[in-house]
Amino acid sequence: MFCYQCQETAGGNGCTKSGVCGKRPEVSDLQDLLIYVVKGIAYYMDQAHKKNLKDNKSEVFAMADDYMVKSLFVTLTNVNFDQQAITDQIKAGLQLKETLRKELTKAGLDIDNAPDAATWMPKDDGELTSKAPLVGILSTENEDIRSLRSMIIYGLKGMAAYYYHAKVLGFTDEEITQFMYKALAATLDDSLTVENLVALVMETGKYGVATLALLDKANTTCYGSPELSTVKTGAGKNPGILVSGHDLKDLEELLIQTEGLGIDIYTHGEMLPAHYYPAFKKYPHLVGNYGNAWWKQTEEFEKFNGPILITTNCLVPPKDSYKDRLFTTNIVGFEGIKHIADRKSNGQKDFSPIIEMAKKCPPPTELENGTIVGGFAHTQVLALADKVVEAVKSGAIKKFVVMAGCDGRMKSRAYYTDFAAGLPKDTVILTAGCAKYRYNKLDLGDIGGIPRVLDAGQCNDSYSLALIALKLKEVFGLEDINDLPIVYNIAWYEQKAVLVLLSLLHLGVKNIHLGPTLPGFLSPNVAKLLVETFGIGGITTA
Ligand code: FSO
Ligand code: SF4
Repeated sequence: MFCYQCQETAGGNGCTKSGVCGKRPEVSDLQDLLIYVVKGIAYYMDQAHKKNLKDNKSEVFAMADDYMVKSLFVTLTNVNFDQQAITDQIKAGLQLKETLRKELTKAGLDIDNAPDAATWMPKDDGELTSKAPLVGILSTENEDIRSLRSMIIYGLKGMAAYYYHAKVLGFTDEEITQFMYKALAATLDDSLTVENLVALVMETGKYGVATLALLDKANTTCYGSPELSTVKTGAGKNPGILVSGHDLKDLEELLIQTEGLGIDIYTHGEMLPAHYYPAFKKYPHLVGNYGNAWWKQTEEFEKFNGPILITTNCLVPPKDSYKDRLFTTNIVGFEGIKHIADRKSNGQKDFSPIIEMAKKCPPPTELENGTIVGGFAHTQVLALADKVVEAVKSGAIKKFVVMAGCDGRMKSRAYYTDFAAGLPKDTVILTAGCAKYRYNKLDLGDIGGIPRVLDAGQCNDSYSLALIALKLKEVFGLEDINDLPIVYNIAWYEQKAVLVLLSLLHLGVKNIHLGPTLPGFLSPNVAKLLVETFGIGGITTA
């Protein structure tokens, strides 16, 4: 295996024996093969678009969209560790690829020059598994091309995750999926130069902004605009169900199915921002948030005592002490863990196995008893715009520090707590994503009623931070987004953060600090390019 897609990659270079995340080598190789199959499908979809060969009545094209988005998301860090699930997904893709090939050759596509990823078809399972180790990252020899291809693929994985959430809520955009096909197919094209691939990296950022905007529209249309909220962190006396990950629709359906049953629902990790939406405030049994960022789950799930639903990343290989209480859904998977099936068209998911288990479980053991304040997505911040602008003009706020991104296990991430705590009192932190757990329980006070930590929500809500910056630029009549009193100190972990970074670069943001370490997938030349063109830097001491 070779994987270097996340910040915790072994030695900062690549996991080669097994994943630091717990991913086994067989699963890693199969994930590479799955990406290879997706690239083959993307080749056909890109050609069909360019040569206008799509028959809109044919269902296979809609199936391809669905397949591509799910497959990319499946391979994101901490999503799916289940060998059988990945194998099944590969086999489904091979069938889809074959249908596409037949349909498009009938429509006139000449596949003589098609890449191996498009035409490869194993005769049996043996041929399938023997292919897996041959198609990974290292199959690209030139390290700069490999680095740029990786950056594009990881950006697309992040894009797929965000797109998936929008799609679940009924929001899609053909321009985005078409770009994804184009970019995936481009990673198969050996004629593309470093310059061509750099341009594609930047275009990935452009579509990153579009995807984040689509998801923002989906979330706010379905659940209202996040508003200033105080969330409890204690535990009650009823049995509970803990919901982790990013999928708001799963939480909504579970809340509906548990109304009046005497079961309390708690959010975990990235589900915390659900409390900020008006639509979720109407459920009195959504009682609070339990625990911290994803990597503490092995300790905290043990103490929760009731069932736990993992709707998306980040799943950590579970301990025996709670694995019977763990349920996955959507694209998440782990061998031996119960899985809640997808909803049938227009229906809800059936959460009854979780609900029945909850009824028999003792209430959660309390970990703490405080509150977290959040809900500062763009609408809420812009509602306070006059106050914010006044505070900047009067000098009460000297600087905003964007500290969005991910949390992780590395000890060096204590830097972010020290950094937040040590910032001068006339600074305000703008955040989103699970990075906030490093400082969202510190008492950092407020500036004239404006809290010093403004949490926009999940990493999925990073778009809010961009909108706030663009709005401030307009209000202050500035030409350049970099003239704002905003600095960026971003913590990254997985591939959604790669897309957020590319989106910020597309918006013209310069001098971003990225930590706790720079990505292992940057070759020295590509790293140099990022430093010279965008002023990207690492972190030092708080
Ligand atoms: Fe965190 Fe995990 Fe939201 Fe990521 S829970 S690390 S960027 O998957 O998704 O912020
Ligand atoms: Fe290693 Fe990260 Fe890949 Fe897991 S996702 S195998 S930790 S690089």
